[in-house]
Amino acid sequence: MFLWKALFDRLNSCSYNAICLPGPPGTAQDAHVRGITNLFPLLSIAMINRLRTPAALIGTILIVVALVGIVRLLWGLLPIAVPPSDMVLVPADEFIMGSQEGSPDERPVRRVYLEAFCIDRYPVTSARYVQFLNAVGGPAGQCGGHICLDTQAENPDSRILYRQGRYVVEAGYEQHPVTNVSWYGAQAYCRYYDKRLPTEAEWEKAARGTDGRAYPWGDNLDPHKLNSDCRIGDTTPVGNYPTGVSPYWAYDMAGNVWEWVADWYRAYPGSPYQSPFFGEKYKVVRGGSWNHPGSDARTTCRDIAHPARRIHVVGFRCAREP
Ligand SMILES: [Ca+2]
Repeated sequence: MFLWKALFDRLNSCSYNAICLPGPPGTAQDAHVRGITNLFPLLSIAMINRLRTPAALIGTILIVVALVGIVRLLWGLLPIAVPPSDMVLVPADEFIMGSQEGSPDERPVRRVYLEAFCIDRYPVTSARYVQFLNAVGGPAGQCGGHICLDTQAENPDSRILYRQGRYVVEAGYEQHPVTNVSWYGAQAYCRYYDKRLPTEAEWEKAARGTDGRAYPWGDNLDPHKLNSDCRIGDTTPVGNYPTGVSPYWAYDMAGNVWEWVADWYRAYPGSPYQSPFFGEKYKVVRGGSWNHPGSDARTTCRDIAHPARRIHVVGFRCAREP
């Protein structure tokens, strides 16, 4: 109000309280006040009770609507990618991929540029996977001719049961990461929600950021920041280790469950290292698990599994373009 009064006083020689009402029709005061009101309709918001002119009211509404439209248009033009609430955004940038200290298959260390992408904030939970299974009518035929997932009937380690024609989660495990899911089952889930599995490079960047750190939080293993080494003896609900979050706010990248990524297990570019497991035979899993040593949870560590296997320490998360 003080700002408007100051503005008004600068534009009008008359006093705000005393004579800023329109004078009799046709007089100089009437023309002066109405002229200012029409020229600066926003001012009339403060004065609407005094002026009571339909023209000022309509003008003010039109101006406000126009301003809101302009702001919304400009906001839409801003180059800001906003990920869905269950995903985090990893901006386009170079990052350091690989490790000199790890296994030979983690070398050479090199800089890799990736376009921006979104990745799930948490591993996919059993509750979410059950929603998918019930939506698509079960594992049969939904995962490229492969079994999507073992229920507890096929594998006692699974936390998913089939009861009375529906898939349900064993009580208490709803928010734990889904396990015993094949790579095909992981891929089918991501596709169903218009997502995809992250590439190996995307997974590593989401876990370590751009500074080449060994763990999502830094270079030193800290048992308080991940579920590993069988300290608990089971999976934990996703997000259970908030201090272990990655630089992009992705949780559980280290430990809890290994995570399927899109890539086949291959030698890195420029690596002289050879392995009989390289090629289109095995898919890469990343991040270690509750049942593996903390050193396996390093952001650069690569393990492998046949894509059709359903394993009690392997889950996944999805990615997509922003
Ligand atoms: Ca993990």
